[in-house]
Amino acid sequence: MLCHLKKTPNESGDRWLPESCLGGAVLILAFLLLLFCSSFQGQEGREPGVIQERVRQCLVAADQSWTDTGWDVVEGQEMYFEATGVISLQKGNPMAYCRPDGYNLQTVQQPLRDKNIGALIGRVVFLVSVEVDEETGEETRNEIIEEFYIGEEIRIRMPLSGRLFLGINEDVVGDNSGEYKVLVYFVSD
Ligand SMILES: [Ca+2]
Repeated sequence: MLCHLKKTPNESGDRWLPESCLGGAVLILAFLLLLFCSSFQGQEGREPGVIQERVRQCLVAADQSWTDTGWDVVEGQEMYFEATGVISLQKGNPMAYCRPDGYNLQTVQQPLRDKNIGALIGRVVFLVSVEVDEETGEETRNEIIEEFYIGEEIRIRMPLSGRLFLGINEDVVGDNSGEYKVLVYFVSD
């Protein structure tokens, strides 16, 4: 423990007394308590209602259109998303890097055209039916899909019941690299 040793001239010889040790200990304890409280507030205070026990971490690869979270959500359920990371929208291009809020550009080659290219987005897929062609055996999935913007952080109600996917707001993902790390929380009502 850090103590402030003070030399006392009235004492005989060279005695060094830890006069402020107790005060230092109290200060350090107070600091640790403050640190603990602020980190607790950082989890509970910033986003009230977020259920810490129901959190899932997903890695969203930039070179895949959609990543299955393995999570089925219910329409109207409020969710909280928090994303970090840097991806490249074109390997080898030193200008093509972006964070989860995307690159400051909108193109026609992206699912959400009014949002930045490369931004983190989500979709919920509700499977209505699967039809199998009797001759070819080929499956056709009839699905209802709702897509929504996430970016670096958002609190949003699910637009549909179904499987939750996360992805990159870009159509041409084959030349991308990197990944976003996303924390997904349920929010209590
Ligand atoms: Ca690309």
